[in-house]
Amino acid sequence: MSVDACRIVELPRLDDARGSLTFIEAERQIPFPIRRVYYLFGVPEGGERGGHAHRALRQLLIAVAGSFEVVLDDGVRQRRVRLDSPSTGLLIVPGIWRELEAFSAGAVCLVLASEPYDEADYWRDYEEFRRSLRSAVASPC
Ligand code: T46
Repeated sequence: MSVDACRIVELPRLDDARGSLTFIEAERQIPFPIRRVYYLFGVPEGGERGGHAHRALRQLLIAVAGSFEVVLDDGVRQRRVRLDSPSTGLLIVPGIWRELEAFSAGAVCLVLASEPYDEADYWRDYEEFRRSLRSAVASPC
């Protein structure tokens, strides 16, 4: 998959004098059933997370508080996306290495995931990730 297949999803947002409300419905705003929800919080200011890719998992990342940056890498090209709005998500497709960087103080990263947690779905070694992509290109199906 290319980094171009990852995209920003603008979520519905209802603002009034009481504040704002955003909602997400599986298979409407996001193209997969939600099988897991987790969130990253308490990350030190300027801190980093991630450093891996997934074989099959699709995810939507949302900065529900504060901000952070996501570096997407398909083994050839990189793309940097800043998330800083609770009504904006970043859809990450399988086969994309991601690094989360530059967390602001108090940032919370909410993640909606298409599958339950499975360590076997991870590439956690960047060179192994690139080798796997190269062998997939060399012998497609
Ligand atoms: C991703 C970014 C945005 C679980 O037991 N269950 C879970 O659902 C998750 C996500 C993690 N874990 C365990 C696995 C590790 O022992 O929690 C520990 C920390 O996980 P990790 O180092 O993978 O955390 P991050 O913040 O680097 O990455 C996570 C997700 O793993 C990853 O899919 O895209 O958040």
